[in-house]
Amino acid sequence: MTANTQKTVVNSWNEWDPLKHVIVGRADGTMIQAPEPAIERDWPDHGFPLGTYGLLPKEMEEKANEQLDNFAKILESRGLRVDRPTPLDFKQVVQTPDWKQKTMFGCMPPRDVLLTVGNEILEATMSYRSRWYEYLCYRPLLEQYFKEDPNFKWEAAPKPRLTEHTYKKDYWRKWEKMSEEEKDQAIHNRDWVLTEKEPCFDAADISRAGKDIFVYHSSVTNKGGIDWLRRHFSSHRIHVIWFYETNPIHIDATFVLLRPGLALSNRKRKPLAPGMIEFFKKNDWEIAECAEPALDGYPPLSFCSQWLSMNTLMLDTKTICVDAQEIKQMEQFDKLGFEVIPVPFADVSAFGGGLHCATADVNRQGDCEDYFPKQIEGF
Ligand code: DAV
Repeated sequence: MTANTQKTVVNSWNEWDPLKHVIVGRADGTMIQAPEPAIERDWPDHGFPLGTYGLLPKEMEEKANEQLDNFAKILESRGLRVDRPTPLDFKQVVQTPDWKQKTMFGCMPPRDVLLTVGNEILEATMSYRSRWYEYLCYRPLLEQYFKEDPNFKWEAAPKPRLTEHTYKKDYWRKWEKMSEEEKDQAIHNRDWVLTEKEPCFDAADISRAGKDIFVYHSSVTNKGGIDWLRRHFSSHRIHVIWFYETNPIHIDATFVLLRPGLALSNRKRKPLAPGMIEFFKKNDWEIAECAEPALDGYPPLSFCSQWLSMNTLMLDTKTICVDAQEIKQMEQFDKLGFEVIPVPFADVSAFGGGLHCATADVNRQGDCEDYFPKQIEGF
């Protein structure tokens, strides 16, 4: 295939305008990361009991990379420019003056790290120590965009210290011992592992709709992070959302903006943010409940749930890429009037997500528009 010579113009305001240029991640060297205050992996049935860490198995990595490469080809065959990150040695120990972490993670999900709003790409703070340096995998691309596009605004949110004060003490030990009632309470209180010591957010907790930006208050995005985003994107309206979910991480397997007037909501996780449903109704947006997913739980060695069924990439308002195993979800999209592109992607989950996670927008053709002219006090 001949290289796409499309000129670099960073511009993307929402999740659905015609996609022209995108980054697709790589599975190379992805780790089950060593335990850290933010997260502990415990997968004894698959060879990684609590406290252990290491490379994801090579044969899994090969399959994931095949599917990622195939996805990149599908996008290129539709005329998109596709760029890929540069993996680091994620096995290495990383440290700052405040801490030392035995491993990094990977660079399959660029969506987690990079947030594009208009002509700006913002590197998120991240809230795991294992992901603190992940932005480096995207630096070769960002440096290139900076040289090629004189209007590209390259930004990085303040790197958090991530000392012990950023995390609630013994959070996971306490969580294990909690009764169902206590967990229920914790979910309603949004009592997640992060403290409010410093602003933290992952880019994948954000969903863009022109003037309005929705941010998921999750286990990796705290109130300070949301406040930082509100001050940074001061000409936008930032709306905080949260759901009934024990392990909230990233908005894109819970609530997905599909096109102007249509959002997709997780059928199990219920929205809890006051005013949210009213806000969408008032602006004549339909919120459809997603279809039944293909799986009934987390795939092996994956921190992502079966709800990756919702984790889709819009190429424009009529065209949507969906994991090829998600038959019911594809049928639903078909009925909603989309052209569905089935993309085999099941082997990528363990590397950090689905089709939305695996991508980051560089260019979508369109401007910043107002899709929610009727605002609601307090949301
Ligand atoms: O809700 O299963 C998906 C993670 C997407 N980056 C979930 C998490």
